[in-house]
Amino acid sequence: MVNLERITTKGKAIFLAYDQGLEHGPTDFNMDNVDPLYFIDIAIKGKYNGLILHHGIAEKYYPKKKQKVPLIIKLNGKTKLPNIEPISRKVCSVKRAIKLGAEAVGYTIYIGSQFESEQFHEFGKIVEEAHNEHIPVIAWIYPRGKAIKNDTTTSILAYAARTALELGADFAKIKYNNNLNRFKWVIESAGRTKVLVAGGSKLTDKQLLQKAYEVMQAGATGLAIGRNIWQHKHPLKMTKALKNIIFNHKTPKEAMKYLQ
Ligand code: FBP
Repeated sequence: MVNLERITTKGKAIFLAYDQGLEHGPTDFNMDNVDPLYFIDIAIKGKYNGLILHHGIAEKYYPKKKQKVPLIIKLNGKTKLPNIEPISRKVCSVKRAIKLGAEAVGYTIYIGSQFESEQFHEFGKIVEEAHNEHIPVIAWIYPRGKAIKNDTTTSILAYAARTALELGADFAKIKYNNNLNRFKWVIESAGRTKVLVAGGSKLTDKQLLQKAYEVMQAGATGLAIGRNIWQHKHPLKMTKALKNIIFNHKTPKEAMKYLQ
């Protein structure tokens, strides 16, 4: 059995992601949040269900003895520099992730890319290895490439969610289609794979709380969020507001008071 309890609270979760330095480059950072310790401090003080890092940062900044919040290692990654169909290959093994203290692993799959089958193949092995060690697997499952005209239609997101279920992911990290009712279909399509929604680029407080509320109402398990927290002026206040929506069923209006 895969152990989901270490990284969930009563079946819900909020994860903090910090793999953008590789995926986007330091352009997302300022003089504070460019330091991985700034991010780790938010994750610990905010009592996240997990923090997401690549192995290089985990090894240098978040050794086992400092792991107060479960470590989730992102096993593949790419920069945005090559002008090719999207593909992201493994840069860390399940074995090394576990050695670094990981309690879950993540992997991005670009469905629709010319290279999706290579990623499916690699992902299948990761699921096998991780599940043999009872470690959950999170699939960042993003429709992308020349064949994808719009990556947030309900049908393409449902296809992504279903693909995550078919391929053995415990969680599917996907984008939101901005439609609560239609998002229910996306979540139904994921079956027993739990759905996490990505934060995306910086939103206003009101927009972010509304998004969190809608995805939770639609049946999501939670958020795996990055920039909207560590680029926020008050990351811990925003964390508290979001946690009240995810775990305590608060409305955006009620949650807004944690930001004052
Ligand atoms: P954000 O909340 O900052 O969007 O982070 C979520 C995330 O999935 C990261 O884990 C990842 O680095 C990034 O988004 C991928 O972004 P893109 O959509 O540009 O590939």
